Amino acid sequence: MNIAPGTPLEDPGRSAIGVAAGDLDGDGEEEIYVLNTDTFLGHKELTDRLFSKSDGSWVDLFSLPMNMDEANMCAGRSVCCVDRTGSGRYGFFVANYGGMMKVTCASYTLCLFLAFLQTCCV
Ligand SMILES: [Ca+2]
Repeated sequence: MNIAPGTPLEDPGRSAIGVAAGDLDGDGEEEIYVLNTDTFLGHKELTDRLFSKSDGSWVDLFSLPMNMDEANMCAGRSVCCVDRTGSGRYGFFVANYGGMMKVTCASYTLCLFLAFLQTCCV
């Protein structure tokens, strides 16, 4: 079911299996993480999306050159927004299948967790 027809969040070329929202950068506006899938496990071809509202328009932060290396390229199963340290700073945690779990932080720096099923994605 497409619930975003005609909006900037519509993404007809990708298949979403999860979504989470949270204020990643503390500006009072929630960012939206869309977990996309194109394979059952391991490396995938299309990235997830991380939408942020900027000047009234949605921007996919993972499509920006400075963040492209941070995009999740592994088959995910779920995503949530979490304050890992209790400091009020949130990140998005992605549970992957066939690769490491990942956290996208406010600095958009990818943090790798020790918990993983297999290593096929970096
Ligand atoms: Ca924000």
